[in-house]
Amino acid sequence: MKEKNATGILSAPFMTKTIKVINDMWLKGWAERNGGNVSYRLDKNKVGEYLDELSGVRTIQLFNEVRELAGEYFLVTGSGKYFRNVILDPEANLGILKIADDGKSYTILWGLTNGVKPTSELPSHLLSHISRMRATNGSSRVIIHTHATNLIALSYVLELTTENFTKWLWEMSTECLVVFPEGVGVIPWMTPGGEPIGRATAAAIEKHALVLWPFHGVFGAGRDPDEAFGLIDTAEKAATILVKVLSMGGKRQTITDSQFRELARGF
Ligand code: 2HA
Ligand code: ZN
Repeated sequence: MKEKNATGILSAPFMTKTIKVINDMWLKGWAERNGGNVSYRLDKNKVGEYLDELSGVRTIQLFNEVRELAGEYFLVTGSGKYFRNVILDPEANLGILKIADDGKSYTILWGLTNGVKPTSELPSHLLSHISRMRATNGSSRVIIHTHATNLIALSYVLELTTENFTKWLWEMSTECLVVFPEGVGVIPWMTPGGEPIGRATAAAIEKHALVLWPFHGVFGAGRDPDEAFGLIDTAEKAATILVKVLSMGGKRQTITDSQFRELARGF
């Protein structure tokens, strides 16, 4: 048995890093009202240090079986909760759940007080975790959904294909090709919250760590909160530049295809 961790789960690095990234999204202006949601597949050994603070009382059926996630612990944002309040009261706005061994239900072990449920986008999060675990040999742990302003704005203007959206963003900043070499996956507009958009997102995120939900927001994946946030932040920065460029009458010069090939060789 692991020894009791003296400082408590609120000071656990997985907790403080998640809270910081959630607050950063609020400060970025991406998280109006209850916009956005986060899930972090926790390292079992690290959660193990806080077992005395985890006690299961509520068990809830899942939308479908997720056998690939059986026994996994997730730190998640609460349904209807505002990112800007997470810093004030993590226990009311976040929760830790554990997926049952048969993959059919989960138990809430910490937080989500007052009967609050996990994020309404849980299907998209859990199915995306399965995809990213496959794509990264298990190293991917964090999925972020957020309403990144300029990426949403561009979805009204750019042709909605993975190839087109990716190329425009790559051109807006030299680092983009390096940060998201596999591009931005674009899925069609779909009703949020359900399993169908979850399946579409999971299929796209298996190939692209960043996925655009047109007229809504983005999903980004990473090995920790910083990496998932950094990916979205980089794409959103490029989107911000593109909105300015288009507002100034459009590009007059850009990174050329041969420069892209040189960059790709360098990395
Ligand atoms: O929970 O962002 O997509 C608020 C959302 C739903
Ligand atoms: Zn949303």
